[in-house]
Amino acid sequence: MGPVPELDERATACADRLLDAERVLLASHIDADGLTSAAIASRALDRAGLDHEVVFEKQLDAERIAAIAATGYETVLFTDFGSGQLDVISRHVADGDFEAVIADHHQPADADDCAPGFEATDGYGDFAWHLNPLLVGIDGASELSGAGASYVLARALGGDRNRDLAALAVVGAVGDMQATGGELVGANEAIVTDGIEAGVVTETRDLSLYGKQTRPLPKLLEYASDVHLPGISNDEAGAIAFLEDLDLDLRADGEWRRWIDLTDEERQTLASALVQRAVTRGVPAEKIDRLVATTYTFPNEPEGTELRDASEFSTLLNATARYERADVGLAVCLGERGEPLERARRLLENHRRNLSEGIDWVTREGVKQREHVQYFHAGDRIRETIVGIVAGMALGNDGVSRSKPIVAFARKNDDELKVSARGTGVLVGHGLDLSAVMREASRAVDGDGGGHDVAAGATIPDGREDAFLDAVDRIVGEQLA
Ligand SMILES: [Mn+2]
Repeated sequence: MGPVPELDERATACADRLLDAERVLLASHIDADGLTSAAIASRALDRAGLDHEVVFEKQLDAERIAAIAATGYETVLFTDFGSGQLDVISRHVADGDFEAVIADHHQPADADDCAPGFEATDGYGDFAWHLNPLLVGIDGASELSGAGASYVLARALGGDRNRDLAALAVVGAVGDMQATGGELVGANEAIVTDGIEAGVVTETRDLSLYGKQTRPLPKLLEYASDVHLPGISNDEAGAIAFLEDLDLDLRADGEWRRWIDLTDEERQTLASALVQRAVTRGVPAEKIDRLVATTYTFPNEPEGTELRDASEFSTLLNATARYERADVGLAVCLGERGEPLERARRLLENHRRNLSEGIDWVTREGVKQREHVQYFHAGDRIRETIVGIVAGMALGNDGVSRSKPIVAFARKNDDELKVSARGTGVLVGHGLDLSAVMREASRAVDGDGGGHDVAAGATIPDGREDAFLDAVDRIVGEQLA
C-alpha cells in the first residue's frame, strides 16, 4: 500500500499504464513543485527501466499540448499540471494522438468540456489514469502537492525502494507553500513519515526563519519577513545590535556564525531573546507563535548548504525555474552537484539582485494612486516573472501604503502586459478577493487572469491599462464597501 491509501487504486492504474509503454514523454510544470515532480517521476521511470524524455512548460495550453502531441510519443505523463487541461488532453486521447497519464493536484477541468467517454467525478473531468487528490476528497492546495502526487505514483511503480524520493516530495510541497501553517499536514505528513523511515528526511521544531543553513546570523534576522520583528527586520544595524547585546560569542574567526553553527543552548538563548523582543514591542501573540515551526531537513545533504533544508532547497529551485533554466533545477534534484549546483546558486544570487533593484526602482519612482488601489508600471525595467514578488515586497515600504492593494504592470511580450496584484491579510479580511478582481477586470479588456485572494495575476493586451485599472478600481471598491 502507498502512503495515501485513497489514491492507491488510481496510482496502480497509472503505474500499469506506464509499465506498458515503450517509452514515455514526461511533461512537467516549471516551478519548484514541478521540478521536483519531474525528478521523482523521472527517477521512478528510470528504476522501472522505462526510456523517457523530460520537457518543461511554463503554461500548458492547447498550443503546447498540440506540440507535445506532435512529438510522436505514444504515452505522455503530465506532472504538476494536466488536470486543468483535461478538456484539451481528452480530445487528443480520443483522437488517438497519445495516451495520457496525469499526476497533478490542481483543479480538474469540467467534465462537460471533456471528450465523450471521459466520465465525471463530482463534475470534474476524469478517467482511469488520473491521479489527483481532489478526486478522492483530499485538498490539493494544502494536503498534497504535484510532487506528492508524483511520489504516490513512484511508490506504485517501484514500491518501498522509491521511498528515498520522499525528500523531493517534501521540497515540492514546501515550495508549493503547503507548509505555511507551520507544518505539512494530511497526505503530505504521510510522505514525511515515509522519508523519515527511509532515513532521508528529518523533522524538528525549530526557528521558522528562512536561511538557517546558509545565512550569517545578522542576515537571518534582518531578512526575516514572515514575522516582522521591530528594530530587527529590514534593519541591518538593528539586527547586529540585537545580536551583540546577547551574552553569546556569535563570531568565529571574525565571521558571523550561522544558526546551524550554534549549540542547542545558544539557539535557545537567541530564540528566547527574539520572543522577548517581539513581546515587548507589542507583536501579536499569534504572530510570535509563528517564530517556531516544523523544519524539514535532509540528513544526506551536506550541512550548511541550501540542499540541507526544504525551504532553502525549494527557493534555489524556484530561482532556476524563474530564469527558464529548468534543466539546471532538474539536474540538482537528480543529485548532480558541481556545475549545475554552482549555476543554480548564481541564478539565485542574480534573482536576489534583480529583486533588490526592482524594489529600489519602485521606491525611487513611487506608485500612482487610484481611489481604491495603487499601481506602478515597470515596462521592461522589471522582469514579468518577478514583478509580483517586487509588488508584494514594496507593500509597506516608503510611500507604499498597506491600506490599498497594489497592482503592477510589466511587459510580457510585444503585444501583452503581465499584471500582478498583491493585498494584505487585513484587506482580505475586509472582503478583498484579488483572484476575482484580476479575472473580471482582465476579461473586460480581452485578457485573462486569476489566482488567490491575496495574490493574483493577469495578462492583458498592451495599451489597455487604463480601462483595466478602471475595472480593477471599481471591483475592489465594491469588495471593500
Ligand atoms: Mn504544484
